[in-house]
Amino acid sequence: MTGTALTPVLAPMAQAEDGYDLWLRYARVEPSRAGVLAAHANAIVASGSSPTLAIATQELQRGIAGMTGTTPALSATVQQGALLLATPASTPSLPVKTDGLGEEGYAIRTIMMDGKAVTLIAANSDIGLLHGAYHWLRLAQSGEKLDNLDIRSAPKIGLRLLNHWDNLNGTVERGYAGQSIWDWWRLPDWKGPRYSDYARANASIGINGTVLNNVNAKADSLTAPYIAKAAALADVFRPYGIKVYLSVKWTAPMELDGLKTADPLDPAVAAWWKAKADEIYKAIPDFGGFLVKANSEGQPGPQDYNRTHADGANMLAAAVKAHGGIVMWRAFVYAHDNPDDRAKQAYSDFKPLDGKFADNVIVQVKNGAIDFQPREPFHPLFGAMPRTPLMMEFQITKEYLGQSTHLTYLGPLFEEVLDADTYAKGKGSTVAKVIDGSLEGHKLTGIAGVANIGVDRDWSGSIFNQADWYAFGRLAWDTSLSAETIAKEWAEMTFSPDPKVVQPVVRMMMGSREAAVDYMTPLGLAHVMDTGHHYGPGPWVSELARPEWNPVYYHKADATGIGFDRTKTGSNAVSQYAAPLAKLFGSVKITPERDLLWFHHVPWDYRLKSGETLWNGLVHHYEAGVNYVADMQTTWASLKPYVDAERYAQTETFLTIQHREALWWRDASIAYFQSVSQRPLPAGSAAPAHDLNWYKAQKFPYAPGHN
Ligand code: BDP
Repeated sequence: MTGTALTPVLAPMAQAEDGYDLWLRYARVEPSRAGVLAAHANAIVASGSSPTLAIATQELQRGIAGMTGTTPALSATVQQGALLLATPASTPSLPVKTDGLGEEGYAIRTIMMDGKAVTLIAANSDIGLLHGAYHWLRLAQSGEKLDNLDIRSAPKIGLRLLNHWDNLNGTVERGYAGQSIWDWWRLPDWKGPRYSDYARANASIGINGTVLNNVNAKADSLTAPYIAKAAALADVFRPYGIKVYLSVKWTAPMELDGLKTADPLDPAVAAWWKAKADEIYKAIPDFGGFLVKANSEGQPGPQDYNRTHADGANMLAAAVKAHGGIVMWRAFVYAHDNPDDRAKQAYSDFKPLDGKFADNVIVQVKNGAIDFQPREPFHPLFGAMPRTPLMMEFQITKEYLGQSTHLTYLGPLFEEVLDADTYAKGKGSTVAKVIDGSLEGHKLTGIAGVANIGVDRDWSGSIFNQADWYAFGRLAWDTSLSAETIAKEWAEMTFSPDPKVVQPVVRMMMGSREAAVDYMTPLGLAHVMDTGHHYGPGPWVSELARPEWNPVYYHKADATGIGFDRTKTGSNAVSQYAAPLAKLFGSVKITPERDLLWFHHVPWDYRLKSGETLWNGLVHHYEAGVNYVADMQTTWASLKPYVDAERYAQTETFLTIQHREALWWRDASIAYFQSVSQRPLPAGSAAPAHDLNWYKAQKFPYAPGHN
C-alpha cells in the first residue's frame, strides 16, 4: 500500500447521533476554540440560590464540559475569566442596569470587576438568568466571539406557548413524531426524564407555557385525577419558567357533574367553572389558564345557547380572574350551516365582538383564514379588532406540509406572516405589532405554536423538523429575527459551526417551504390535500357532506379557469382587509402572483408575469418544486463527510421520500387539472406517470395523526 492512495479527509464526525439532544448537543470543539471557551468560562459564580439558578449553572457546566472536556468549578469568588450570574436582589451593587429587561429578559456583558475581566449575565429574576445562560451557550456552540459582549434581550410577547394536540389515550392529533410524550397513565407518580428534557429545550428558546391537551378536548382532563397529573407536570416545568394551561370542553359541567345546561349566562354554570378553577389553582397555584375551541368543527360552545363567543369567554375569564389566569379563546370557527365563504366566517363572527371581551381574555387567531396551508395570506382579523388582544396560532407540526418526512423549514412561513402589513393604522402596521401589543397598546400578548413533539427519539419526527420548533421559539421571543439567521444558528448547533456545513444546510432550508408550495399548492391554491389525513394530493375530492371539506370547493377549477373569486364579484373576502389591501387583492392585475388563485378565478390562458399562460405556469411551478427537492438531495449527498452517519441516513432517506412524493403531487395535480383545463402540457414537460384514476385510487387509512 502506498501512502498516496489515501486522501486526507476532514476529521469525520465521530459518533452517530439520534437527535435526542436537539440543538443542545454541546459537541466537543477543536482545541483552539476550547481554549477560548475556557478563558471566558473558567469558573461560574452565581449569587443566590434557587432551583432555577441551579438549572442555569448546571446547564453551563454541562455545556462547557461537553465542548471543552473540562467542567468549570462553581466558585464563590470572582476570578479572571469567570462567568457571573446575578440579579439586583442577589447583588445590590450590580454593575449592569436591568431596567427594561422585565421578568424574563437578560443582559450579557463583558466587564472588569476588581481588575478582572469577567462575563456577567444579569437579569431581574433567576428565569432571566436561565435565558441568559442559554444565550451564552448558543454563542459558545455556534462559534461566535465571546469577548466584548454587550447584549440585552427581552421578549415583547408575553405568552409564548406550545399547544399540544395530545389526547388522553396517548395519540396526538396531527402528530407525526409518535405517541404523546405525556404518559397520562403513569402520572402523577412516574415523572420520566423526558419531562425535564422537554422543559429544558423549551426554556432554551424562551417558550414559557404549554397547553397540555388537545383543543378537541375531553371533559376528563378536568377531573381530580387528571388535575393531579397536570400538577405533576407543572411541578417539573416550574423552575424552567414554564406554566401549564389546559384546553377545556365547553360541556364539561354537563358531562362531569350532570348540569342541565352549559349556557354561559346560567349562574349554576358560572359557579361550576369558578369552583373548578379554584380546584385547579389549589393544585397548580401558577396555572396559566384555559384554551377553548368552541362552536367549531362540531365542538360545543356558547352559540348552542344563543350566546356569543364573548359571553362564553367572559364567563370563563371571571372564573380564573382572581387567580391571575387568562382565557385564550380560539377564532378558528366555521360552521356547516353557514353558507358564507369559509375564509370569511371567523372575521364575521369575531369582528362585531371587538371591545366586548374581558381584560383577561385573548383571542387566538390562526395565521391564515382557512387552515395552516403551505401559504395563506395573513388572517384578516389581525388589525381588525383594535380593542381586543389577539394572539397568533401557528402550526409547527406539518399537517399540510409533508408531515414528518418532507424537509420544509417553516421559518420563512412564520416570518412572512409576522412581517405582513395589515395597514390597520397605516403603513407599517405589521402582524408582529398587532400581536406584540405595540400597535394598540395591549398588555396581554401571546403567540402559540401547535407542537410537533412526540416520543420519537428525535422528538419531532425528523432532525430538520426540530428546526421548526426552534424557529417558533426564537421568533416568539423576538419577532424581528430573520428566518435565515435562525436557520443558521440552528444548523451551527445541530450539525457544526463549520461554514462548509452551515451554508449548504441553510440554503436547503431557506427555499424548502417555497418548494412545498410549488409542488403542492402553487400560485395561491389551497386545501387540495386528500381528505381526513391531509397527506397527499386530492384535488378531485368533491363528494363529502360539507362543501368546505372538499378540495373542489377551494380551487374551483372548471373549463374556464381556476381559483376562488374572493373579490366583489365573488365572496368579497377581500373587503375584510384594510382598504389598501382590499384594493391590492381585489384586482387580478396587481395581486401578488403567489396569492393569485386565493383571490381570483383566473382563465387558463391568462398571462402570468413571466409571459407564459396560467396553465403552463402552474405546470412549471409543480416542476420547480420537484426540482428543488432533487437539488436538496444533491446538496445533502455532498455533506456526507461532515454529518454523523445516523442523522445523515435519516435525512437522505426522507429526502428520497420527499422527492418521490413531490413527483406524486406534481403528477396527480397535473393529471386532474388537465382533465379540467383540457390544455396540452407545455413543451418539455413529461406526462404524469399514471392516469388520473390511479391517483384517485390511492388510499391511506392508517396515515398517522388522524383518527
Ligand atoms: C385543523 C385540523 C384539525 C384541528 C383543527 C383545529 O385538521 O385536526 O382540530 O384544525 O385547529 O387544522 O381546531
